[in-house]
Amino acid sequence: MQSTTEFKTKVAQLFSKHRAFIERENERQVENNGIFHRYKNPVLTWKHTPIFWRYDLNEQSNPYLMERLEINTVFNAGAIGWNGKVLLFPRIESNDVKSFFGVAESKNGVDNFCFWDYPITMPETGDPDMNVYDMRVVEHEDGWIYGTFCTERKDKTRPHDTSAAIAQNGIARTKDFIHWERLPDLKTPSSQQRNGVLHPEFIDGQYAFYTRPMDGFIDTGGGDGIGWGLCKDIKNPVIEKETIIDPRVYHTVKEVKNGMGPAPLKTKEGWLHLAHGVRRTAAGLRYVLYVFLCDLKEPWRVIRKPGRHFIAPHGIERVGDVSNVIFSNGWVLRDNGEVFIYYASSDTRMHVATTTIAKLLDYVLNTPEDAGRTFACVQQRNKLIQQNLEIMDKLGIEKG
Ligand code: M1P
Repeated sequence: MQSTTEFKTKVAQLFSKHRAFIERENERQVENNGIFHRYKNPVLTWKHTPIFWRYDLNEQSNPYLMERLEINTVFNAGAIGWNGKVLLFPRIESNDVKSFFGVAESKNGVDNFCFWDYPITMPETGDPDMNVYDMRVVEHEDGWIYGTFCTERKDKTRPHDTSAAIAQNGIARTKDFIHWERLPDLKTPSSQQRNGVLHPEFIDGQYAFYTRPMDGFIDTGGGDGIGWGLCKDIKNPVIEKETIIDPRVYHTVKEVKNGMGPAPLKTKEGWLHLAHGVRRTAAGLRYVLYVFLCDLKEPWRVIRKPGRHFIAPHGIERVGDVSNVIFSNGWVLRDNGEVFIYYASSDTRMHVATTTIAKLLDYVLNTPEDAGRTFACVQQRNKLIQQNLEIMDKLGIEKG
C-alpha cells in the first residue's frame, strides 16, 4: 500500500521534470541557405501541456497517478506578438482525436513556452462543431483580434459514411484571448472550406478573407487554389464572389492543393505571404511551405512568386502522426525586423525558424519564378552557373 507521502513525492517529481523540460534553452542551428535558421528543439509538444491538464492529482480517485486525459499532439499554431511576448495558439489534439486551442506564451519566442492555466473554451454556434483546428490570429484595424479556424461537422446528408464531414471557416473575436465571441461561420459559394484567413485591413470599407474553396473534405476537387472575397458585415459574414488569386498548378509544389498560412505581413514592397502547397507522391501527400508577395494597394494581386518550396520536412520533422507535412499558420514580425516563423511538422509538434523581413523580401524579390519545365529550368540554372564561374575565376576561387 502506497503512503500519502509517496504519492506526494511522485506528484512533485512530475512537476519538477515538467518544469525542467519547459525551461531548457533552445539552440539556433547553423543553416547554409542564408534565408532562415531552424532551432534544435521543437517549441511546443504534447509534453509542454500542463501536468494538471492531463493527470488527476487526487490520490483517492487516482492512486496509480495515471494520465486521465492524455494529449496526443500540439501543432498548427496561430501566433501574435503581444506586450513584448509571443503568444501561440496551437491545435491541441487529445487522445480522443478532438482538437481544441490553448494559449502558450514565451518572452523570447524560441523557448520557455508556457501554457496559460486553461485552454480556450471556444463558444459554439447554433450548430455545434465536432472539431475545431488551425486558428489564424489576426489583429484587425477594426480594433478586435480575430481567430479564424476550421470547424468540422458530420455530413448529415451521408449518414452511413462515418467519415463524411463538412469543413467550414469558423470566426471568433477577442480582446484578451480568454473571452471569445463566436460569430457565424463564413458563408461562401463553396460547399467546403478550410484555411480561411482574415486580411488585417479593410478593403473598400469591407472585410477581406483569403479562402480555400473545396468540393470534398480532403480533395479540393473543383476548388482551384487560394481564393479571395469581400464581406460587408463581420457579424453576418457572407462572401458572394470568391476569386482564385493563387491557383494550384500541375507539377509544382502546389499541384494537388494549397492553402494560406498566417495573415500576410505588410512590408514596403507589398503583402508578404506564407502558404502551404501539397503534392501527391508514392509515399502519400507531401506538404511544404512557399512564399509570395502581393501588391500593397491591391492585395488580391500576386506580384512575385518564387517557384520553389521555402521550408520542407527535414530530418525528424518528416515523421509523426501525419508524416511528411510542414504546415504554418503563425508568424510574428518583431519591431527590430526579426521574423519568427512558427511551423508544425507532421501534424505532431511546433518549431520555430527565425529570419528577418529584409531577408524574406530579398528572397521573394530575387528568387526566380518557376521556369515551367525541365529544359527552361536547366537554362535558368546554367545562367547562374556561368555568372558564378566568372566570379570564381576573377576571385581565384577553386571549384570545391
Ligand atoms: O494533415 C495535413 C493538414 O491537412 C489539412 O490541411 P489542408 O486542408 O490544407 O489539406 C488540415 O487538416 C491541417 O490541419 C493538417 O495539418
